[in-house]
Amino acid sequence: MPGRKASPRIIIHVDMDSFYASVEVRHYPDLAGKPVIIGPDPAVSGGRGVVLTCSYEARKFGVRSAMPVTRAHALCPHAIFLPPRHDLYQETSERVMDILERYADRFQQVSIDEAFLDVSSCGDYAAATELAKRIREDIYRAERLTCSIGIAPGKSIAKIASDLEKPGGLVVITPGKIREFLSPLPVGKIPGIGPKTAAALVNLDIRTIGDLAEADIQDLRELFGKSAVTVRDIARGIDDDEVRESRRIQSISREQTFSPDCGDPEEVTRILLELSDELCRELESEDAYARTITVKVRYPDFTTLTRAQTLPRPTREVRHIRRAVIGLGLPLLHDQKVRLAGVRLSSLVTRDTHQKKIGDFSG
Ligand code: TTP
Ligand code: MG
Repeated sequence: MPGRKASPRIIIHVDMDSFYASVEVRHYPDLAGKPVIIGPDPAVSGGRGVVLTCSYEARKFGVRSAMPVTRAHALCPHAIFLPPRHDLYQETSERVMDILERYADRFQQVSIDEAFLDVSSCGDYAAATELAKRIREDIYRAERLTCSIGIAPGKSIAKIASDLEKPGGLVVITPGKIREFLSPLPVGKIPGIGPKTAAALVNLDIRTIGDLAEADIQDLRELFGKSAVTVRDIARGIDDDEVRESRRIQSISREQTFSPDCGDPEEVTRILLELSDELCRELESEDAYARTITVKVRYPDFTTLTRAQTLPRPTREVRHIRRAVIGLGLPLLHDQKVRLAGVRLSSLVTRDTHQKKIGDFSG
């Protein structure tokens, strides 16, 4: 708007603490305070597989994500290994994201357990800090899970901030404090700069983000190619990347209300199959696959029943989904009239389901 003074952006980054492990501990309260590792138990799997994540108690022993489970076992022999339950984490993530989305002017989910919220309309950083505390309490009250939050004028700084005091951290970087905050941190704190890139930077005598901010752009081009300017800008605290409205599709559904109520099970089945076929087409257009299929039937008195099935593998094949829908739907149809019938596909898997980084700068 002409003549209006641009107010600083306020971006919140939320990242759940040891997400999969925390969800498991919530379900098995006896595990609270113990080293818990999500991954195949080396005693059972013959040692194959890697750690997906682990509780903070296990991290004290040096256990980390992506480490072979055998190494994790050697570091922490009394750790409890649990196989992952992806559906449970996915459902929990959906509920957490529902909460987060409500607080944002603009909302961008970036992985199963993290999201950016543009909350510039808060007006100032004190109000945004209060908002962040409410978000944290809301998530805890609803899910008994903790998260860490970073608040800053840009996405990359907010993400660095949220990671700094995990678990349960809340780190606020106001616009005037950016350089002071970033300069002393090691370069590896920048999302996308992994250990290899950090080692290559040491050869250029660049260790801290402050060093990187002052680095010669030609030197950086050799390492980062076209991203060199972006990387150096981030180190200088310059990051205008917008919070892009996006919510990873978690589930898709279709339903149909019958008017009048339908007393013909064959007709209801025909509609359920039509809805399934539409959903399969939608999966194709999203390049996604579904693992969980849910059929919902509502009767004239508004009683609603759902039946769900999780397949061994994600699919988008019409015949697999149709077969599941018939198996689930038929027992719900007896002699009763039906007011509404619906199908939902969830536990969706897309090609880019793997965690996205803000920008992957490393080679
Ligand atoms: P992260 O947020 O990276 O890790 P985290 O939530 O477990 O721990 P932190 O407190 O440090 O944030 O990833 C979220 C989930 O994604 C994690 O719980 C498990 C899964 N994941 C993998 O399956 N493989 C991996 O290599 C990583 C890093 C995560
Ligand atoms: Mg996390």
